[in-house]
Amino acid sequence: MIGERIKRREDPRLLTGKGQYMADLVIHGMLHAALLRSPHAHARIKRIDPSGALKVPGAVAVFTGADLKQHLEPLASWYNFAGKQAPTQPHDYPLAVSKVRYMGEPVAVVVASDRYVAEDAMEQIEVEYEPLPVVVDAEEAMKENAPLLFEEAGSNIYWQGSFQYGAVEQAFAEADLVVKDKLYFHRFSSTPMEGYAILANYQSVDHSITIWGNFQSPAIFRLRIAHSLGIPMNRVRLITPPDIGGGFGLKMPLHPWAILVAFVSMKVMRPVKWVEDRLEHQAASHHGSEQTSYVEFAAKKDGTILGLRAKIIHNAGAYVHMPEPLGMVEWSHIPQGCYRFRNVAMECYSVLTNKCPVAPNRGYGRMQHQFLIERMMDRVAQELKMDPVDLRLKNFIRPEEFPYESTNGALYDSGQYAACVHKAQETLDWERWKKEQAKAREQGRYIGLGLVSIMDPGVTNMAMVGLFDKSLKMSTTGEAASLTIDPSGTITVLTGSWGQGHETTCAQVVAYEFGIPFEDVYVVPGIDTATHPVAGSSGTYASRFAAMASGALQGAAAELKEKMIRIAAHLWRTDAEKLEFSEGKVREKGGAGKFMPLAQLAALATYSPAKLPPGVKPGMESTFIYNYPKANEMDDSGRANFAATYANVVHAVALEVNPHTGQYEILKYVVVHDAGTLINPLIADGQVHGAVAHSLGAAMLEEFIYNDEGQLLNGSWVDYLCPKATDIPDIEVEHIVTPSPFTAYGVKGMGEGSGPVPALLAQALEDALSPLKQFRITWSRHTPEKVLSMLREARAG
Ligand code: MCN
Repeated sequence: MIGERIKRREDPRLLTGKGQYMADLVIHGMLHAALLRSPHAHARIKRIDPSGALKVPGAVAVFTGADLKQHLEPLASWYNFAGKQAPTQPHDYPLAVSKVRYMGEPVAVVVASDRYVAEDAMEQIEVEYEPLPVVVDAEEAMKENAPLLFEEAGSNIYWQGSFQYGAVEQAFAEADLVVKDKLYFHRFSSTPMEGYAILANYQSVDHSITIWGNFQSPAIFRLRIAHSLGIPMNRVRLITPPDIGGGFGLKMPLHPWAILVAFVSMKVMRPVKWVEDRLEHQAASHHGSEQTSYVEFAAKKDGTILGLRAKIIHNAGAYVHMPEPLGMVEWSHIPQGCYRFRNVAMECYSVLTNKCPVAPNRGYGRMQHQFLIERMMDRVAQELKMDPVDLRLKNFIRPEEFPYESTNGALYDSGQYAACVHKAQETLDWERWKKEQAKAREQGRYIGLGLVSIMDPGVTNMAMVGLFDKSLKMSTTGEAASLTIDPSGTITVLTGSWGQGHETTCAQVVAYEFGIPFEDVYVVPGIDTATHPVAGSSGTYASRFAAMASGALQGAAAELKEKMIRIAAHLWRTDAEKLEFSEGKVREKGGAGKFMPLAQLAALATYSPAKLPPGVKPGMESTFIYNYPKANEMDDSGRANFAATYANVVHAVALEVNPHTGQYEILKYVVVHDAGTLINPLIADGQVHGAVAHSLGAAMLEEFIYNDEGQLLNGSWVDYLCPKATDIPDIEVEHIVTPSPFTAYGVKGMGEGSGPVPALLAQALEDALSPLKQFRITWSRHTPEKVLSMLREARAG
């Protein structure tokens, strides 16, 4: 079962229109909400008059920021939750209070009999704004005279921190070569089929609330939602429906709108639903992180990299929603990428600006760091006139060095980086393309080759929060699962299931453990905090689910198998050591003799507890919380194993630039992925395809463009370009399997291997245009306009 290319169980319902999304949920007496949003990026709210809205037939109530401030606690952050104030902690509510700080920020919520009425009523609300100076650029926002988003804080720098590992000064002093660059990683987002959506139903009789939402991590934020609403945590029930319409990280954070809709339901004492529309999603949900970096790499003449020094400035947008500002310390998973150097200094700034807040977005924070490292590797290769692939091979951590403790304590579990590179070159047919390139150049055509190698770390060790506050001592990576064997012998699995194939892969693991048919295992779709077991960090994000859930499933299965063996030993008056569990039954070791199938044992434990041995509890159910065995707390020097698994991914490309238009065509695209043991290689291939499409979209097309007044200029799909199927080339995927020595079955996480595409295309474009000029591409989105301007610059030169 483990390693089988089984088709996803989820697909038939999705492909036949039977998926159950948030918009499909209806409950009796439900009202609908619409949000009035600010047209200004920064303005004082001088007056709000909602009276007109309430005159619209069907409108039920209107609430503003002032109402929220009166009744709710501000949104939790890592800081105020630990009972402290952050350096510049904004008091943040789901609706703007007295000021708006980004275009699209909600200022009022209307509830009405249906969404159309709610939208009509919304238009009758009068708001008087006094526009304020705007700052959209993070470096401008750091300056002393910059407009302040939170005047009381006295600065727009939400958080800053410096980290040093190894002997950085010495490395730079001993270097033959120091290369420096300013790099810019642009702002884009993901495009789930369904945006964020919430349905809240408050019950005054017992002061409890049920909130349905397409949450990626209900377990983490339940505590924070309860805190804001002032409802005890055990009376806050969060339910994620079977199909969330894609999450890609964006549905992971503490979304203020869940608290807002819950608050409204409490006030109107009716169920209330709000579904984010596409324009709201684009402008004002959350965006991926935008980063400017000043980087230096130190190297020896022979290409040995000695160290990295970087100042990174993270444009956080107008508010910091948990898990932010984690995005800017995500480099801690992979401080030096795939390479062996041990001297790393990072100076980090999380800066507030009048843009949409940022949040996790597939490759959260790591994509930016991968871009930084891979671009600088290319820069060193250029300076030393070395082949960029050879430079990488020279600096890789070697297979015999694993497990490899990085300079900051990140414990890389296993890998064969050079083997992945060779496989990628072989699959791309590198040598043939080199010849093609030479021939093309003679004809005035520009073919470029690129190859980059990155880490795709899986699982966040929450120890990371220690990087922005040492007193926050966490070490959870946990995932939970519960298994019930019923008297008919089928097994029910309760764990999270969010649409990355979890219903299929969890069933594979359980079928494997018990040696029963895959069809006999049912994984309940979705997650409900009232019925499902959860751990401190449960959820689907940071490519964590497979590695952690398989540990929880294996643990729960082991407990049940041991219980069945004890019961059989008791009934047969024999030693448990003489028995084993195999192929769905307890039997005498060696396979001969007596056996008892799991259905019979489950029936016995359910209906005949008097037959059980002393100390064995009735029923055949087990819940197991698995925490990664190597997840430690951060020490005082800022070291910890900040992730759990460290997959390796190599992307290689051949492309051709059209010298007249600046457009480029991808001629061949190859990915070699090493995620350890694969539970389902078919799903793993799909994850790679998805990750590449996501990242190619970002590297070629997608970017949120703001003007100086903080107006988002491309908030619709007419001008914010998402790739279509026809924009994505064929992607050839190969796997190398280097199991993790530390996880169940050797599985590593793998859902985010998209990181390298911006760096990959930059390298290939530089290579293509190298006969004209040796370019240094320092930006992450490569549009035809930019390529054309490079061509013009080269010709003018
Ligand atoms: N898998 C496997 N063998 C492995 C590793 C993974 O068969 N060695 C399978 C898993 O069982 C799972 C899938 O591949 O079905 C992804 O596994 P994993 O790496 O554990 O990642 P998660 O399940 O935690 O998914 C999160 C990851 C992330 S972080 C983003 S962002 C992303 C992604 O998955 N969002 C997605 N892929 C997505 N795919 C879909 N369809 N929708 C999203 O929102």
